[in-house]
Amino acid sequence: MKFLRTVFAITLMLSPVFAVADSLEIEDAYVREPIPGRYMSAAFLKIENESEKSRTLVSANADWAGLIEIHTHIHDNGVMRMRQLQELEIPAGEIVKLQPGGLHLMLFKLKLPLAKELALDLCFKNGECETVTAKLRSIK
Ligand SMILES: [Cu+2]
Repeated sequence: MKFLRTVFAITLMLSPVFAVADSLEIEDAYVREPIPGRYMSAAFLKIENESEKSRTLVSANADWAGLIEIHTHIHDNGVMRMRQLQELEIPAGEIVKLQPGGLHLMLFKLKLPLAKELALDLCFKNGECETVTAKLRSIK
């Protein structure tokens, strides 16, 4: 009985930590298959923040890409340009979509050929990182 009570107490102590880690849902992560001969591409995904606290994506890393940057598209005198963001806020209760024509993870120095499923680490300002599996998807 004493053992059970101890376990319960530890669970209670740990649960807020798990709640924070579980509050982000990352869905539909995919990497666009690079054009043959090119070593850069983009990754897309949806991040849903189910918590009451804003979260901020600060970096992404993968062993199959030499460099990953957070990018957005801006309209500049009728021309679409990409711009690097140092961080990307995921407001509480909202879904941020990284999708073609908008926000994306820019992938540089790809180590080709890429596997069909790619582990991608997303790191947040609070020091937490989450690993998601991104599927390699052809452009067609
Ligand atoms: Cu870009």
